Amino acid sequence: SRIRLHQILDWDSPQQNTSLRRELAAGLLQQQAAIAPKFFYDKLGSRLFEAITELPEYYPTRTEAAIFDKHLADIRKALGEDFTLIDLGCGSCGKAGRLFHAGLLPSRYVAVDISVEFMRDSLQQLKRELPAIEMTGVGLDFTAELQLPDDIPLERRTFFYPGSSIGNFSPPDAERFLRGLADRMDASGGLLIGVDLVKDKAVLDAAYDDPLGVTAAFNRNLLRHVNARLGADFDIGDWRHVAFYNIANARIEMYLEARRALTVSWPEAAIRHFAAGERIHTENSYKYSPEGFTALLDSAGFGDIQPWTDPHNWFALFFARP
Ligand code: AVJ
Repeated sequence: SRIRLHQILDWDSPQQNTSLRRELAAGLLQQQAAIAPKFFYDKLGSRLFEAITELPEYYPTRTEAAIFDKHLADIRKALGEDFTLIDLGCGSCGKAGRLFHAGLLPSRYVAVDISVEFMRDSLQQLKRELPAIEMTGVGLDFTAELQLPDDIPLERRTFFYPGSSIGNFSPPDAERFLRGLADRMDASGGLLIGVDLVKDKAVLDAAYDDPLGVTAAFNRNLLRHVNARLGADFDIGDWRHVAFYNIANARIEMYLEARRALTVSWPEAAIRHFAAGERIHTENSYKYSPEGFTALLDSAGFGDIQPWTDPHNWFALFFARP
């Protein structure tokens, strides 16, 4: 038994290549240079993120897993039977795999990720472990548009968005994105979503600036990816990882900071000068209160909202219906 694959995102398609390169170039040329976090995830970036999830300082993944373990019976009740699990940003498929091995089984699993090769390899491995589940992989930049293949039934879709990836969107963009999910399911559908909660700044700062430097490597790897895709000439050694919790805006901000004045160039005669200390914004990771995220789900068109959290109130898992 084999997996089905739909490669919607394709860097080898001239049209998509042009638009992705334009997006990268436009971000680099802004006064506040910026690269969207989706560009973290080349193959090495996906592996580095997996390494982050093993760090003692990075609490979200294991806290979320503990919530799943503790509330598995309730989650099972909420999901019901015979549903299609659509995993947005599946990465290694580890979170879905843990649910399946715990006996929470969908009739069909749809793994969606921008990191196409990494997703394909992970999904093939999962299929070997659980051949009874029908599995489809979709290589897609779902932040641009959630374009699901036609052969995925509309009935009993459960969108699975764990890990607090929703935090990469600003709250208004998160609301729009969630409304888009509600629009892509019928009344029998649902959303199972993990959200990181506001907490002490010291805990948050350590989670995004670990002493081993894995998060720094993850951040700086972005420049390797941009060099490969755009043909830019970033010298990785010139860039320092910066990450901190911005209390006023309830978000982690991540940047790459130039260690010296320098110039970066890429084909099409584009050039960008950076002053010493100038930064490229690479990620926001918003944190919510349980009430704040419930209100966001509500305004995005979801109801019957069920939250679960851990004893420290560090992370929350929500199930909601459209
Ligand atoms: C994958 C977006 C959930 O924001 O915690 C981890 C990415 N960045 N360390 C997060 C990330 C730096 C992660 N998400």
